[in-house]
Amino acid sequence: MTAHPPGTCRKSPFRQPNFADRLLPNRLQRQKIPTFIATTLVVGLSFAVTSRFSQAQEKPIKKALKLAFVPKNINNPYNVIETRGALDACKELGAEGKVVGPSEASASSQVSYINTLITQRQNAIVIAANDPNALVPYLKRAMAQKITVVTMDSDTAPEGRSIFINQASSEGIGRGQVELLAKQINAQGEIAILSATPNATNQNTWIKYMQEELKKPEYQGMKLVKIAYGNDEDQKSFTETQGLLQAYPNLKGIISPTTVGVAAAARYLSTSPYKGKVALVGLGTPNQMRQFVKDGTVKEFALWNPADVGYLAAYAAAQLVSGNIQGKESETFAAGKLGTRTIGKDGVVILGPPTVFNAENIDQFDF
Ligand code: RAM
Repeated sequence: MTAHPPGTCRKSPFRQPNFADRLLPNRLQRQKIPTFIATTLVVGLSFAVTSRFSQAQEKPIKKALKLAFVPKNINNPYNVIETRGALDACKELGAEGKVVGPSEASASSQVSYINTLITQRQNAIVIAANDPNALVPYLKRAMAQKITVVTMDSDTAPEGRSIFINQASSEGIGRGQVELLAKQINAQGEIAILSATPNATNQNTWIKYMQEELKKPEYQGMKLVKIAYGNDEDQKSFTETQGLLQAYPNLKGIISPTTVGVAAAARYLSTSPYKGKVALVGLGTPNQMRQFVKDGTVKEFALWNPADVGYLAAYAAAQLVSGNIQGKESETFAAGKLGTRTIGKDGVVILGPPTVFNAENIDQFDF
């Protein structure tokens, strides 16, 4: 995942060169610091970097850890890819990984899985939360029994977990969606959002930033008329799309920040008179969206690799259980093929900037 076209998630920290690359050479040139001072600085800096890195490597990952993954719901292709990445990491870690979860994306249906995993004495529960608050008491109960809790994809309130693996900067995702749509409709006309469930932490955070972005003067011609919820169910998302187009005949565009929603909306549009007339952007998997890009229903959409979200979450959980990190800001940990990662504010670890897919690049991706 390397293509990051302009306008998308420009603020992501992963696009900045690292501190040493960015500052040290220029400073040295400008101030003409004598070579020995420069050498001392460089040696000092690399020692600091090395010792930080080796700290992250200090204790080996504990063997035969029991790591359980609870996605929002199990029959969503996104969650299948995400948890496959998690299980791949478990293999590398020598851990016993398992995936359990409900068929509907609701917090109440995740509770019984959490309780069972506590009874089974799993070492860690890694969960994509269907609600920011409803699961917190159950997750706290797990943590009180020395079970590590990590959230991935969709967070709880910070007190419900040690670390949240966020797919990308939430602000970048939200604002980036408005930019994508504005480009296609010339920043004019009525628009709607087709979301997942009304309580989903991730979608609601992104929508908040979309609404912020829409306040900018350059978007004053765009009017958000409705936020609809397809509950991450294919058929409901399809019907909600139909409902939006009937209720708002002047609709110019839809943002669907859910892989289930955007695929269902594209399917509806593709055989309707609105194809090519109502723009659709969102967060989709390339494999689900390919045919709608090829048939001209969709021009551009975005996503990260869901497998990497699960993979990173598994490593974070194993490193927490092994005592190499506590979940505190600026701690670093080794995450296999994803390299060394740093914990940010409130225990959030960001995977990296999303990719924007379109007719030119979509065939380079297979997930
Ligand atoms: C859906 C889920 C998931 C979200 C993606 C973009 O599959 O709601 O939580 O991250 O869309």
